[in-house]
Amino acid sequence: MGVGLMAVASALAVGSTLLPAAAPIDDASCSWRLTARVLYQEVRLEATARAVELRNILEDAGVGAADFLPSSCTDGTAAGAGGGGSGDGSSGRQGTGSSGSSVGSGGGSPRPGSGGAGAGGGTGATGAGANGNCPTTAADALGWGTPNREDDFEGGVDGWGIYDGAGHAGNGTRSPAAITTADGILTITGTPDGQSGGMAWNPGQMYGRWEGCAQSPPGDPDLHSLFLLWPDAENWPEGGETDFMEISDPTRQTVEGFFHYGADNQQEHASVDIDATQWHAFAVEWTPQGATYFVDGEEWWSTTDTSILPPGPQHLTIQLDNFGNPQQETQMHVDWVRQYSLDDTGGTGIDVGVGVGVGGAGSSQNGSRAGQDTGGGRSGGNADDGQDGGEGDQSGDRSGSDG
Ligand SMILES: [Ca+2]
Repeated sequence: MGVGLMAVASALAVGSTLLPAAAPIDDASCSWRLTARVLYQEVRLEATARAVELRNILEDAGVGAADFLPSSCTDGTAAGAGGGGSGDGSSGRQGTGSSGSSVGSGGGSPRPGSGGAGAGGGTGATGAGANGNCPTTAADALGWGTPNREDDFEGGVDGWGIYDGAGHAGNGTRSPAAITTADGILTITGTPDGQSGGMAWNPGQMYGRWEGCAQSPPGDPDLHSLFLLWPDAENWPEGGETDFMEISDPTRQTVEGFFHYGADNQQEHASVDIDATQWHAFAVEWTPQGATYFVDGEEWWSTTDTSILPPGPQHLTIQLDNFGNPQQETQMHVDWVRQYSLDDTGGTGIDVGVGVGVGGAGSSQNGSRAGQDTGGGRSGGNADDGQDGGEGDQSGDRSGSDG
């Protein structure tokens, strides 16, 4: 703990030399400011002496000021947050195709049933390797159309805000050095000295779909491999948090999902048993009617309880989060990520009224896995805190067929 706090203080001391905000906001400054704001939110609700100390340090550094994180850091106009990553799906998909061929995923023909002639033609145009290491996607299965933004990591991490400062909840550090790309694969490495990494894909959008192709080798239980959506307004917890792939299981055989919501960080939780040491495509669809989590195009959790869904735009982040005291080097790998708007296609993956696996008053901080299907099938079981037995039938509807 002491080391982590020293690292935090050190990072903040470096960062605070960048204040006041009158100076031009450059890449490094944006990274530090973004990280400090995220950390501030992570410790806001904690009452421990350490959390209070962290909050005080951050507040002294001005983290609460309206102009602390200028819009240029999150709207793609700053050098570091902008870059070349946004937009232009067509050129991006060409690059994806070339990376896919090296993986040898073969097959690659347009997916049957993915929609009409438009979907088939589009898929064919991008070549056999368009989906790289994750040939089976929700986007293809559900006809999500063309991404409005994508990154295949063939060109580094331009377009991302790289966290640079204190680690998750003040544990160790989030460092740009933890993030590398090679041969079109993003790797985030966490180490026993507490270094981990994370990166944000601002700006986000209100509603939409996101999908990412990831692989997480067995690792330390204190290093969680994550795809999540985070509020653009940096107003967690009120702004919500949409974790559509969180892996804490050191064997990486269980993937968890959460919705965080409300001023006191209420949570809903579910999990799916899948070998995440292999490549899989993880996706979320968020509409005005609900939200659904997918893996390889198959739904594993869905809700139509819009009261638990974000009140404003959210953006994708990729994080290997330090939850305490990791003892072993741990990595996560990402081949590509894509973002879709809702209005690019008539298709929808929302299965309204069926299989709503969300329980009642979810207030668990720890998200036990009470609802997990130990039979090895894809479980939509809602874990929450295990009190919602009444929902069991519904989650069973989704998990029973492949038990
Ligand atoms: Ca790639």
